[in-house]
Amino acid sequence: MQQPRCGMENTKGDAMEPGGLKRVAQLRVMQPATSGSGQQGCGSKGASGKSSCGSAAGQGDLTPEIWEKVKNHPCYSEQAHHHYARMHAAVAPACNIQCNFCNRKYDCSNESRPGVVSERLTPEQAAKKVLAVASAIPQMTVLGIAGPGDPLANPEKTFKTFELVQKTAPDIKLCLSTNGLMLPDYVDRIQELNVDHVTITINMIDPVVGAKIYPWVFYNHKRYTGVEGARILSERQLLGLEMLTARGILCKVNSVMIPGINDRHLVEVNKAVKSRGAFLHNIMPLISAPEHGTVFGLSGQRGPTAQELKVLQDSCEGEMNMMRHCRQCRADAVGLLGEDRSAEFTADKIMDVEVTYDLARRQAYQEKVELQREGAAAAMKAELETLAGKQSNISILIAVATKGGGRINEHFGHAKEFQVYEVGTAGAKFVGHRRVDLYCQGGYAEEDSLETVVRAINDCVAVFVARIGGCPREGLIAAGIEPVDRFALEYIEQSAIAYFTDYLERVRTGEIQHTQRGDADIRQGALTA
Ligand code: CLF
Ligand code: SF4
Repeated sequence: MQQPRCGMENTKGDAMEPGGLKRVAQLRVMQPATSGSGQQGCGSKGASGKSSCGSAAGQGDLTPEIWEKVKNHPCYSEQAHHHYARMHAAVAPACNIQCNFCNRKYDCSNESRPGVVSERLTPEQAAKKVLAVASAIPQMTVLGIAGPGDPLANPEKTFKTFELVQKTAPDIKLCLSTNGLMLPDYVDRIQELNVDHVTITINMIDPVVGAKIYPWVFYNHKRYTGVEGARILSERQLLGLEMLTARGILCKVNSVMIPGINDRHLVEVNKAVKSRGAFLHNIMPLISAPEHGTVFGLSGQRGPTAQELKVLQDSCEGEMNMMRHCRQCRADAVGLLGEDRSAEFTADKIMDVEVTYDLARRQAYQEKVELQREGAAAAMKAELETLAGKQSNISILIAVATKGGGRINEHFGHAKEFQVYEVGTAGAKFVGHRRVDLYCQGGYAEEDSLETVVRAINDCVAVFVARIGGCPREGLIAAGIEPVDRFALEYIEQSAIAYFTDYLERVRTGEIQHTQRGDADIRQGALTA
């Protein structure tokens, strides 16, 4: 139900561009965009894929060699994901296995979310698109191939794309995400092409569990079903992981958490991949709804709640770096992880555009980004000192509306997602994100959306925003969530610590009582943006 828009209030004016930096470099169109014809991408009805990754480890925690690889990779570094963007090239339509959470109408569920499909490109079109995106988004540092099927079920297209990009844009990191079935056969090729980041989706190491997830795998010209198929897949995945890490290639493992099927088992998966040298483990929620048309969606298999996911991630964290900022992005995603700019770079818009690849300008822009990161880190460190010597078992979750740059710079009504931080006396850490329906649509408040937002951040004590109107403010307060706009445009972590210090003081003086919040929903419906 639409309601008149509520009045917006804040104390610091409007939000700025992500990171305070302006978007640069518009593409120069040499011919009308409608003339693309033969160079346009295929219809977007491809299969699919998905997965995720990201470490909170910083420069001081890693060897210089690994830091160099992760520092500006938005998936491998949680810090980097506030500042740097990735793009996917959807050049790989075919797949060689079947997952029960996949509907081939959509992108591979190992590297994207159900409900969206990608525009397929030839390697030449993909290479052109990379140049176009890199020129328009200078903080785009990574090209990933993640579908829409499995990249290694389409090896020629995948490697041809990497070859072309390596020649024309050598500063861009190459990244690959695969189900792992064919990985051992291509490890040498991956190394030759300097693909430094590989993601393998590993949902089980026990074929009995695997048989509940994979009805079949197609290997060596033969279809294997049940436990036999799952065994082949698992052996090939783990062998591929060992071979890659032995060559010093950074590996991330994605796992889809499927309650009642592999949720407990993923602790064993975590140990197995750690012992084989995986750098990062990304446990993602199953997103499952009947409208996706998947086996799990149709059978009513549910995904985990936010707290179920967090408990599992926390229990694995002692074993290795956990990624918690994955957005399960589509196979043609473009932009920061929380945004999707793919519509700006469709084949019909870019194939006839002349692009000048200006490496110096990209580097200058990225130097500014680094200065921002240093500013945020210094601000957080200084704020953390105010907590020195404070002892408390209390920790709280805070939801944050942000457009990027590590700042609180999004209006409540414009947020498509909220980032969630856990704050205690040890500091603030990113623990996840929650997708929501827009509260403000076309200038009107969508009152029904407020309920979904409350359910999505129900485990948080506060929500930080750049601005918020009177109606949602009241609704949030009624739900026990404090809307906070006094930190508008400030750095997130610094503000979270400042809020927490004040929170502890209010608890100490009896002004408020600290209670554990409840659980929260992870959005299950089809996502279209
Ligand atoms: Fe793409 Fe994947 Fe490379 Fe990232 S995504 S191929 S590692 S560049 Fe990242 Fe997207 Fe999650 Fe993947 S947020 S789905 S983890
Ligand atoms: Fe679908 Fe699984 Fe193949 Fe990805 S790997 S395209 S999820 S069947």
